[in-house]
Amino acid sequence: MAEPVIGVIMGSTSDWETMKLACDVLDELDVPYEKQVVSAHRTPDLMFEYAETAVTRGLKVIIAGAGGAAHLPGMVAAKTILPVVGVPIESKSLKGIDSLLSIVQMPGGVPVATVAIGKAGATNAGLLAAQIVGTCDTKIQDRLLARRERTKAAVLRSSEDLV
Ligand code: RP5
Repeated sequence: MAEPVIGVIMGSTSDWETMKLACDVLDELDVPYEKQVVSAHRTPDLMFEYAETAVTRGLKVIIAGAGGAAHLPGMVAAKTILPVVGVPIESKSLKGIDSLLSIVQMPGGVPVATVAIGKAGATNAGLLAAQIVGTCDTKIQDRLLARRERTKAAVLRSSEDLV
């Protein structure tokens, strides 16, 4: 197995249903990744250790999903110079607006690339991370292009369902 270049972390196992979509994309594109539950509030020391060791462990991008008071992506971004993609999990009470605002409103100087709330966001997080790694790997770029072609073909075929 190739060493992981993308770290997929999430605040809780309850986020997995969403974050799995990011991992599905990485599986499809054959981009090696690791996945782990790391909570900003319940395991803060682990969060710092994860972020501080990410570069030396060979990661190139971190995808971090969290819901509610979603501090994980921003705090990880504060402790690493790797690009961090934040996925706002769709919370039950506020439909993920809380997660989105928590993740997207970073102070100038510490960026988090925030994607859409929920499953579409998780899918795009996987694609964005692959695109970042793909800037230095033409094989990944080729697979991304092939995926775009498959998406286009599926949309063109879908017109046949309009009966
Ligand atoms: C956040 O709290 C997690 O990212 C999750 O979205 C939310 C709720 O966690 P659980 O109570 O379901 O474990 O830290």
